[in-house]
Amino acid sequence: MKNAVISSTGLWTPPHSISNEELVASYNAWADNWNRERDADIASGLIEPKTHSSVEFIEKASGIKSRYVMNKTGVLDPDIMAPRIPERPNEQISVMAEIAVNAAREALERAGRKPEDVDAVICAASNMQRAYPAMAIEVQQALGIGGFAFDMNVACSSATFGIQTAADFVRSGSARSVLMVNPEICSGHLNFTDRDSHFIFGDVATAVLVEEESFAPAGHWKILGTKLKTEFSNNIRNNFGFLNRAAPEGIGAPDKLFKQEGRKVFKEVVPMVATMINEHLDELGLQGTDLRRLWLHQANANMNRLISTKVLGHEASADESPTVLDTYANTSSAGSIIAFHKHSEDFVSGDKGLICSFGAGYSAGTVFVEKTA
Ligand code: CO8
Repeated sequence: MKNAVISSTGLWTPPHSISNEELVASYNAWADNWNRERDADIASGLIEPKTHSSVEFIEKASGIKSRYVMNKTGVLDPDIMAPRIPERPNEQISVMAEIAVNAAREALERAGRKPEDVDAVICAASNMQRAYPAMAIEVQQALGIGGFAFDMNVACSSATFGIQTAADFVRSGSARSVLMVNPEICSGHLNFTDRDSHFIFGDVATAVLVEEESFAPAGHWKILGTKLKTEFSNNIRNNFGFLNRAAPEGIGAPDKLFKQEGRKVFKEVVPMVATMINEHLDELGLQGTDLRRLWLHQANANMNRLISTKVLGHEASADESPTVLDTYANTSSAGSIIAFHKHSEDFVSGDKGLICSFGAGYSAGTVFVEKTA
C-alpha cells in the first residue's frame, strides 16, 4: 500500500465581513418590525413577542465576533434577511465552483502543481448548489484537470471525510494526486431570523491537496492516521431537498434551513469527539502530549476548550488550539482546514498535530499529521 500525505492547502475568503454589532442591529430591527405587525396578538397574549439578540451573548456563548459572507446587503436588510446571490446562466461558472477554484489555485501553487498533475477532484461540503452535474466536475473542468471528480456531503465533517477518501484513493493506487475542495456558502442555508442561530455561520472556501508520498513536494505533511465516525441524530437538521417543491409551506420554511438543538449538540458531541480522538491516539501509539497543535472544527470556542482539555490534559493555549471563529465564525467543513492553513507555518520536521471536525449526522473525523523536512 502507498503512503498518502498532505502536500498543500488553499484558502479563499469572501471580501465582505459582518460584525456582531451589524448582525444584531439588523436582527433587532427585523424583530421590532415583526412585533409591530402583530401587536394586537402580542397584546392579547396569543403570541409571544420576539426578543432582541445581543452581541454579549453571541461572543460569550460562541467566541464569534464577525463572519465573512458572499453578500452583505441582503443579510443585513431587515426586509430580506438572506444573502442575495444572483443566479448565473449555465454558460457561466457557478458560484460554488468559482470559490472552490479560487482556493484550489492557491493549493496547487503552493505545491508547485500543474492541473495535469492532478488525477481527481472531490468537492466535499455541507450543501451543494445543485443536484447535478457535480460541482466537483465543474471545478475539474475550470482548472483543466483530467481523471474523475465527484461531490460528497457529510455536513461539518465533509473535509476530514474528504481527506480520508482522497487518501484511500492514493493508498490503493487509483490516484496519485487528489484535490479536495470545501466551498461552504453557509449563509445560503442559515435562517437569519432565528435568534438562537443567526450568528453562527460564515462563508469561505478551502482546498487540500492529498498526494502519494514519493510524488509530494518537500515539506509535506505525513498522514499518520485517519478515522471517521457517524451516529444518527436529529439535533442538527436541514430538510431542504428536491422533494420539497410539493411542500405546502414552500421551500423557505424554517425547517428547510439550518436548525439545531444547540445545547444537546454541545453536550453530546463534546464527549463523542474527545473519546474518538483519545482512542485514535491510543491506536497510533501516541499521547495527547505528543501533539503540538489541534486544528479543531470551528463551531464553538467553549466546545473546543473542553475537547482540547480532555485530549491534552490541560486547557489548551491559543498556540495549542488556535481559533479562527472570531473572524470566520463556523464555516462548516472548512473551519479546521482554515485553522490548519493559517496556523501551521511554524511547524518543524517531526512536529505532530491533529485536524479534527465534527457536526451534523452526527459525524466526526480525525486526521493525525506530521510535518516533514
Ligand atoms: N441573543 C441573546 N440571547 C440569546 C440568543 C441571542 N442571539 N440566542 C439564545 N439566547 C438566550 C436563550 O434564549 C437562552 O435564554 P434562557 O436561558 O432564558 O432560555 C440563553 O440565551 C441560553 O441559550 P442556549 O442554551 O441556546 O445557549 P448556549 O449557551 O447553549 O449557546 C450555542 C448556544 C452557541 C448554539 C451553543 O449551544 C453551541 O454552540 N452548540 C453547538 C453548536 C454546534 O456545534 N453545532 C454544530 C453545527 S455545525 C453542522 O454540522 C451543521 C453543518 C451545516 C452547515 C449549516 C450552514 C447554515
